[in-house]
Amino acid sequence: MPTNKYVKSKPKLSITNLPNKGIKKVDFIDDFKQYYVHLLGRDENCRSPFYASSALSLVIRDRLMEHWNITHQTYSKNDCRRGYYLSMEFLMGRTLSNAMLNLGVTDTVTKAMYDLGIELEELISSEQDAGLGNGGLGRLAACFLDSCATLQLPILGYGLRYEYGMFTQTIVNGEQVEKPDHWLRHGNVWEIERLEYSHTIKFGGHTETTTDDDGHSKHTWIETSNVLAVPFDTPIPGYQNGTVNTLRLWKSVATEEFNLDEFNAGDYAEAVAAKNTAENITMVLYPNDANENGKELRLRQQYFLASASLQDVLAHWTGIHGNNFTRFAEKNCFQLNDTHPSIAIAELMRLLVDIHHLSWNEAWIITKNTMAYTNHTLLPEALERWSVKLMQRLLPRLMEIIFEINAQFMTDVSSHWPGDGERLRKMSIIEEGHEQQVRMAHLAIVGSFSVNGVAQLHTQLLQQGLFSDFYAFWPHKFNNKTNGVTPRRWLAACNPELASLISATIGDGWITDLSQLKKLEPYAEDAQFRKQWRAIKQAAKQSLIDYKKANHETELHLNVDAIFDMQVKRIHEYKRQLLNVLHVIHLYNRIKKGDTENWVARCVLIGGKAAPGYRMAKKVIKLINNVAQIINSDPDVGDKLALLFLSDYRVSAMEKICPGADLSEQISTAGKEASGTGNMKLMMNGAITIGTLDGANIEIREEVGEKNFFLFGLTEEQIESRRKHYNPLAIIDHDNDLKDVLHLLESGHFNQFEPGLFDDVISSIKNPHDPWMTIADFRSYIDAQKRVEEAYLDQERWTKMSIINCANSGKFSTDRTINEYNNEIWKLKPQPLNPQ
Ligand code: 26W
Repeated sequence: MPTNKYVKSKPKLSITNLPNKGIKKVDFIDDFKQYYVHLLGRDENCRSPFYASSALSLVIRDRLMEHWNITHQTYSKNDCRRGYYLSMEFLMGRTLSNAMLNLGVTDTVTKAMYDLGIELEELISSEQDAGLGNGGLGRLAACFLDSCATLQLPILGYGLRYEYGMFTQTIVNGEQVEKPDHWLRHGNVWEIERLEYSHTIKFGGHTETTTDDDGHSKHTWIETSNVLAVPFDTPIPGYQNGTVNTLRLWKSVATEEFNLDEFNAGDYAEAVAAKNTAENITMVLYPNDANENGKELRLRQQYFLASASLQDVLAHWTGIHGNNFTRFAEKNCFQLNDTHPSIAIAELMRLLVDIHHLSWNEAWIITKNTMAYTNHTLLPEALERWSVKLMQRLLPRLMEIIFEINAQFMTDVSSHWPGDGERLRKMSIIEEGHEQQVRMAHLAIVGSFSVNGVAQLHTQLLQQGLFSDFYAFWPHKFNNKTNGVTPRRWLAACNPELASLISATIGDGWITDLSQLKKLEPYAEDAQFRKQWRAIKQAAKQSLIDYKKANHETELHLNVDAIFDMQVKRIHEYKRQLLNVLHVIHLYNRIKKGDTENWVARCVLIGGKAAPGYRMAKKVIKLINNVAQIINSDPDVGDKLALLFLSDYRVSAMEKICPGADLSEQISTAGKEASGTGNMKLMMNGAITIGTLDGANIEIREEVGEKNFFLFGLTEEQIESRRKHYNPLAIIDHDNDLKDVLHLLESGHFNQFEPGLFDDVISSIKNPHDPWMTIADFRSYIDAQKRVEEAYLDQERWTKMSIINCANSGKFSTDRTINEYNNEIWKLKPQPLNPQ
């Protein structure tokens, strides 16, 4: 048959071998026009920067696409071991400027836009933040992705594509008001939908056990309500190395069959309602950074992420290896970002045993050799527990598997500690009591080969406190991985002026090897260099002021010579924003008393969101705003002191704040902040820390030396031993400054028309059972703030300290953190791209 022959011999056209997209200025201009005019249908009369920003993003995305494909092919060709970062949160922020930096085209694009009469900065700042996270944990996941791509590690991020991200915060009458963040309303040019890789996720129903001819029992999970998980991929470029990794976010969609059943039964309304239940799963990010008290939807989200991601990895595996899982653990590794995705441990067992017919033991060996768990908090209220009843209803097969895992675990524990019933009770994955609960942290530890904390002190406290029984049982599983931040976003991109000075002085090797910043240290002694450094900091402070003014956030006259004193993070009692406010009130009292000799002007900026249901945190926001109003309008104060609440703190806000910070407030009760990462961003930009010996502050102080860190407060050990006989009233009685501060607060000076408003806040710190022991650290904090002022009075000395802080921030790059994860846990080989 001649036609067949002809078809066979027809050369296959490659549709992926495209001509390279140019990176010359003209190429950007041509492509930009193409998208702006032809795709988006706009012209020069269009007023909104949104479309120009979208067009430019598409131009940049094109340049990532080719490399994305090559990266993918390289991983496949090399059949390399791969890692998966499972996280309920990825706080990515904006993408455009980061993508341009990592592609190395920022300067060229700036010029191209200039030629078109467009200001690049306007396009960059018109991009919405992808706010798919609460705070530290979510942003850490985003920094990790940047470092993995920069280190050319084959890592895929798996998360949820929430329709609504972290709420936007507005302040009305001093109070937080939440507005939904419908960030996808105008589309998202960075994501690619990949319907062809969808998976079905089961909920509800019941299980059946049957025995096959060989006497093996077989478990089936039937009569379930199914939901479709559809992946959306975002490219994650490494820093100027060609690698483009993937962040894959799942969206929940109603399945066809799900609707059909209902339609056939003639119940249209039920069908539509069921569709909603399915599509609700990825509707909204829970805006709580502590606990979510057994909300069913939250458990649905967790299982949806775990099941979709594991099915995805297994589908890829069986596509190549069929049903042979012997080398699966050798080739795959999952990092669980806190316990949130830890149901993955039971789900992997289910998929291997029920679907792929491995024996329980084979599956268990694979599971505990592929899962690794990171803990991010010691706060008891943040430890996840799910009621057994809820799990039995929503995920019946998973609950059976968890019981089975626990039964075997309990056997192991009792043979290690025979007759120790108390130990069994404490370690069990199932907490007994009025209602049985699944302790997700225990499941995570039992099912993983690695358990890590996120700073030295935190890991030590996990080992000696919260998880001490597990540490005694499996000491080899435990390890520390001190957090970091990506220096690309948090220095190179957000502070280009400082970055240029650094590069001009020591070269630009620091961008991918942050330890090189150490070479800056000798320049702290160079008066000329200090002058340049100071000028850059001063300009950054001025642009922060200008930015706030332009956004109508303040009408206040802010003094650019004042100390810019920043505390930006979630509002939480353990982070002690209240201690900061007590200090501000103390300064106000000093001004009112005329105690202003050698006064150092100060501008205190506090920003952060409170969980919508966290009453006390919301009161703290109100207090900050009320105190600000009184102080800022008092003519006696003038520009000696200002207090400002920064509303809607988020990733892009931090990018503006970092360069202009002088002082970084890291003042949590010792032992409560697992690590902190804002502390690292501020340090990297030359802010000096005033802080307690908590989280990574301890390691920051180790790096910069005690002279370059304002230390105060009780240590974790002192906190715990004082707790028993803590007597805040006696402390107040012996401290006149503190007495004055509390007196002013209690007099209603800051709530003249709202009597009693702050009573609960005040009594919380006067309570001998105050878990955060704010009053205990007051004196030492005030004294440390005094040392801050003395240091600031001597601008040469302050600048030296600032340079030394930046120079010693090398340890806090996520490149270092990720290298440690990789060398000690993941063991992935870097994958340089094959020359094409
Ligand atoms: C809704 C349940 C929930 C519970 C806990 C959501 C989020 C959490 C996280 C533990 C909150 C969090 O972001 N923790 C922070 O993680 C950072 C990265 O490791 C650390 O630097 C912070 O100290 C820690 O508070």
